[in-house]
Amino acid sequence: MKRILVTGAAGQLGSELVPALRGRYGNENVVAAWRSSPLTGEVADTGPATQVDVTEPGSVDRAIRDYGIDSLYHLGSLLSVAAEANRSLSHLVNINGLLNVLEAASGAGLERVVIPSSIAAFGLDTPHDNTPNETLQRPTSLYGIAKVFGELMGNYFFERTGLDVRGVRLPGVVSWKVEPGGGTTDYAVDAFYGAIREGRYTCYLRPGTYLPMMYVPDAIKALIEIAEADIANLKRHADYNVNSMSFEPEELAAAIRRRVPGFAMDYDIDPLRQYIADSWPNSLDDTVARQEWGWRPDYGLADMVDDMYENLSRKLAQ
Ligand code: AKB
Repeated sequence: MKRILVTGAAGQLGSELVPALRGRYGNENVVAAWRSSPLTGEVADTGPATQVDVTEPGSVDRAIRDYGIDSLYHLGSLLSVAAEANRSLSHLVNINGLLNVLEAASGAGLERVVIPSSIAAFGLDTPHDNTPNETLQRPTSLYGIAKVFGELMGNYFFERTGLDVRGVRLPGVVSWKVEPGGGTTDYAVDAFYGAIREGRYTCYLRPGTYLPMMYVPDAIKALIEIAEADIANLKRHADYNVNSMSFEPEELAAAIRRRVPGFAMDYDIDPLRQYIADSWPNSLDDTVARQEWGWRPDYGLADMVDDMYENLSRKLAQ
């Protein structure tokens, strides 16, 4: 991996993955790709950036050719709620876009492609506690259906074309640099903004809604470690469970209260987001990732809350 293209570089994950990759591979060697609005801030200032529209066949090929790319992280996607709000755009981006990326990568003979999957790849029929890596997957959200498509296409391209496609099933990601948008798990980030700005937050998920969650440094670590893992140790391709913590809204509120005494969480349930959350696991069994490539998260709930609180307070005070 010497010249890396990252799609979705402006997003919640991309804005943290690009600087981490630039730190490892050199600023000039990590190309940040944006789709609709040019990048700003750290990602724009520290290295090359280009427009790539994954829904347009040829756009990814051009970027690969122009920048001499040998590896690619494909992060550009519409998250669960955004996908339900616009089914045809979600199909274009999450299904056609993914296929365009794989075809371009395979056609150009790239060394490696990393495509994150998600807890959304599971469904109501999946065992919800300690969900195994290998289990029944019958997602009911469009986003989840696209994630299963991505996992299966990763296997297909590996077997049929030799393209080395890798990926992890990420939990909901908690981060402070860029606000997430269009996801079901976003409440866990929004709650910090509410706590710091107003000392209160109205949650759109019911108390008791457990979901697997991960602090962003662990998500970035998982994406880099799976990309760099020795292929001789990998028995799977694009579908490794990675777990770090699970909580429900009341537990998050209690943990935030340690830093914001008096923080109040009340509830106004959004039926769509509750329906999606109810179909996702409570926690993941990530034994396979631990055994095959040494996965181990660094953050639990208390450490995550402390770090989020410090960083977000500093950012909002500027
Ligand atoms: C979402 O909520 O849609 C995402 C995810 C769990 O993949 N954060």
